[in-house]
Amino acid sequence: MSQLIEVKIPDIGDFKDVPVIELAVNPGDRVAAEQTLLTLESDKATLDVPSPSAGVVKEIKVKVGDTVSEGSLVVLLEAENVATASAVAPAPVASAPVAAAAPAAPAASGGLVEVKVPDIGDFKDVPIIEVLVSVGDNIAAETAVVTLESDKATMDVPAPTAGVVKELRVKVGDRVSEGNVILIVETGAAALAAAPTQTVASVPAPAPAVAPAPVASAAPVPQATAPAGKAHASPSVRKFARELGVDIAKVPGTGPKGRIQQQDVQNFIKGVFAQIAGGALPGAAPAGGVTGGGELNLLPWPKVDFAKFGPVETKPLARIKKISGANLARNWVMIPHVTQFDKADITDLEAFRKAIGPEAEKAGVKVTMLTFLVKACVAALKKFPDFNASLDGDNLVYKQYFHIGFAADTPNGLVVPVIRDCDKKSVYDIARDMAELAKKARDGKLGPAEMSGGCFSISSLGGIGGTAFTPIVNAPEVAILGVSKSALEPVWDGKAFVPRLMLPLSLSYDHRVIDGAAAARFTSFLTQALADMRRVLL
Ligand code: CAO
Repeated sequence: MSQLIEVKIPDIGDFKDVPVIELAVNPGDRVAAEQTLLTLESDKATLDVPSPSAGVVKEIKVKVGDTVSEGSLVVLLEAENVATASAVAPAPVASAPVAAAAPAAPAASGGLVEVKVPDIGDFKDVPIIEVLVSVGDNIAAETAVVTLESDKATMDVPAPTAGVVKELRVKVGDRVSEGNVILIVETGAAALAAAPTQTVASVPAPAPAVAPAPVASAAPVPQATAPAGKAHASPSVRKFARELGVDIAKVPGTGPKGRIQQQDVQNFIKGVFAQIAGGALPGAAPAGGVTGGGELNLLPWPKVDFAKFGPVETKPLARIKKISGANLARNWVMIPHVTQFDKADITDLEAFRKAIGPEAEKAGVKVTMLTFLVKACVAALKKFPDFNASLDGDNLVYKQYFHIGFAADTPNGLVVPVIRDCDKKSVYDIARDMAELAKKARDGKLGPAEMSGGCFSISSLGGIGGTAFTPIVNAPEVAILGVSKSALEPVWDGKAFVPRLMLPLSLSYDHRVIDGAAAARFTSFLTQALADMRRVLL
């Protein structure tokens, strides 16, 4: 059921006649519940006005520069799935300096919840580089409250629950470890009543100690160079930039008082793409795009009102998908990929795997083909060190350790846990590590340390099906091995066709670092190693 509702400025405390500094939507846009519609800025506070419901923007009643107060009509929204007839006044989401902004509703029957640093793996004494909420802020569950940055990863700590921030126990520059209290949130009826309305399916509420999602999906993002000071941007723009892996400190702001707007972040990205196409970025792919460099001249993303063609349901993308999507898109655009296909005869290896099954079971592990693949890849990486390297400007960094990542399918999306020191581990050790990490991944309990430091990744779809695919290189690694389902095939042995169990391999590689001949040698070596694992001992 859709219904036209009036979106009005909510209670914004003592503020009156506050200028609209940014419109984040246009008429005709489809918006999700809580998506920012417009931003207000007084001399003391910045406020995003979110949409109270999913729907389509019918009319915008204000323009940049207009001033508004509580109750001003700003947008007409054709809302979907509205339960009541009354228009819902939106509450401001987290706002930048809010010293004098809307006072939090007192929590009549609310409880105080300590928000602590969750399990962050091996990291200790990690500096806080950003505090994203202020006392009095009304926050939704999963709102990022602080950003931590170690030398390996940048991570947001999300609030485990909706409520009002009562007390901040940390500041930028403080160092924290697992269990340290960051802030106190007041939850409960009154606090929740003031929280933003949710009318679409929301992300499942996390358990109290939510592992922070690293900004990188699979490996730490080589970023977070932002100085400790806050960039002048609204929370939604900061979030937008973070999701795209953009260091907001580098984005020039064109809004009033140099404020960074969503359009500025988009323009920044377009500029980076244009430089890549022109070959101007160090380590970037050379020019050669369809336009001959300069600009990619991409068409705008098609905007379709899907509801015109039949019933639809809109759900927010899972957090992991948003983060990994931004990383995959960057890797796909920036890395010239080539995929080399090959097949390994694993008849004998599979017989061996089955033979050791009972013994492995006694040892409490299950050895799958993937375990042997990890061992075979380590041998191949030792023989071809270019595959165990990363680009750093004009240099190649050769790693002398062998940490192998494996793509794991989880209900919330793809993650890549890393098994450390695979060269020093037995097949059973690797099988044990893999089972533990895969379980943690599925339970959403992987820490950033368990997803960082990989040298090479394996993406196995062999347990599911398929004959070949083209995996995306997991930067800053330079190659990834895709594995498909093994099948019995007739193979000519010189005298007759014999049935052999063949395993399809798809090696995608960064062609800036690896030549086609090297890739063919790598997969040939792998197929020989898998055909006779004694080769990995050589
Ligand atoms: N060919 C045929 N059968 C295979 C196989 C292959 N290449 N690989 C695994 N299998 C079999 C296993 O032997 C097992 O069968 P049994 O139970 O009869 O022994 C079954 O398939 C299931 O294996 P598994 O998935 O439990 O174990 P795994 O070690 O192969 O994989 C893991 C572990 C975590 C990688 C996997 O569960 C997973 O998440 N795969 C998806 C990865 C993914 O999404 N990649 C895509 C990334 S690109 O978008």
